[in-house]
Amino acid sequence: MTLNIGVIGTGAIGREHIRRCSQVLQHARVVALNDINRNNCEQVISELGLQAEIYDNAHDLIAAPEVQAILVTSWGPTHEEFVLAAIKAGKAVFCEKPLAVTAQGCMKIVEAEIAAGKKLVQVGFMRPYDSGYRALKAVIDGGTLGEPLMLHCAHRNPAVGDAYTTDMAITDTLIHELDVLRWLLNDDYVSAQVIYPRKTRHASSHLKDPQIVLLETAKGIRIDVEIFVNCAYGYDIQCEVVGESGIARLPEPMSVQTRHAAQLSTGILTDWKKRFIAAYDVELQDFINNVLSGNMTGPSAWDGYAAAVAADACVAAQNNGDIVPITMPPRPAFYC
Ligand code: NAI
Ligand code: ISE
Repeated sequence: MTLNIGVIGTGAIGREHIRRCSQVLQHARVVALNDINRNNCEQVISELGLQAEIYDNAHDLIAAPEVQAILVTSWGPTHEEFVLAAIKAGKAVFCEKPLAVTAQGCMKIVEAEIAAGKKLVQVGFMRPYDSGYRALKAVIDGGTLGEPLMLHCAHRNPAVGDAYTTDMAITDTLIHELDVLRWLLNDDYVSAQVIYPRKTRHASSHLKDPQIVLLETAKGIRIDVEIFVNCAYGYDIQCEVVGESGIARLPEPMSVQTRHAAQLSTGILTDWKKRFIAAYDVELQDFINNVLSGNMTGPSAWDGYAAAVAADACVAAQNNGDIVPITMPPRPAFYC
């Protein structure tokens, strides 16, 4: 059985996902594309030798009879509209993060999915599919470290463009930690605070970089996440869990160690696409398999909502310097 996919948004990650659906993964083919910039679709078709129809309107793509499932990889503020339209059409939809740019927008999607009576949405949170995070979770759940007490995390990009703003450190970057740490600890956040260390000279004039986000969970675990998007040296994701009787660290990506010219060295990746390439493959194969079997098990609309609630609080904390409470409503039975 093959799943016919329509993709809305053929920019950086859209192209990556189209390539993997067409060349790497099983049981799927991309049959339809849409982008506000039609050239982008044409380029992908010629680069990948794809047999796909270009739709000038995203809603026509969603309605097209040959399209069985949708990938939303357009710009964040467009996600809510396209995911709601896919749910209305009764079609499964994989939506890149963020599910919507506000918690309120995510809640509309949650309500629409519950009203549809069927899980249709998977959010593109790929870290729970990363083998390193999975191994770290297995250690925590195995109990040898005792209860987790503290986490020290970092999310560093080598550089970002001028369009990157201070709040994007939360909504575009930290959002991955907000999702994966909640999954790792099986816990929810109760408060957030943001601290600004000395600013790097590599950041644009309007951007506060780096930032430290302090989170507290319902179980009382304290988390610090350093967001440093102009760190200059590489794309570096760190996570250390301090437990009652030991410490566990997220494994480094595989890299050959060399001894040369009196130096011991290993490479550091610079591109987020390569750091999580296997996790993106697994998350999308999971989506395809789950749509075909009718049982959606990946990061849900509720997970998208939970991350957005925490992100809203972090953005408020960026602006007022206070410790901002995070209140999550109880998880609906539909998502248990
Ligand atoms: P991009 O700017 O490279 O591509 C976005 C594409 O969407 C562009 O081709 C643009 O023309 C198109 N677009 C914008 N508005 C549209 C509309 N109304 N209808 C149809 N097409 C429209 O951005 P990128 O980096 O590919 O990011 C896209 C989304 O994926 C963002 O939400 C981003 O946060 C997310 N993302 C997720 C990653 C992950 O690790 N899970 C990594 C990178 C991006
Ligand atoms: C990008 O949007 C992503 O989602 C990547 O996974 C992330 O690590 C990077 O910092 C973001 O810019």
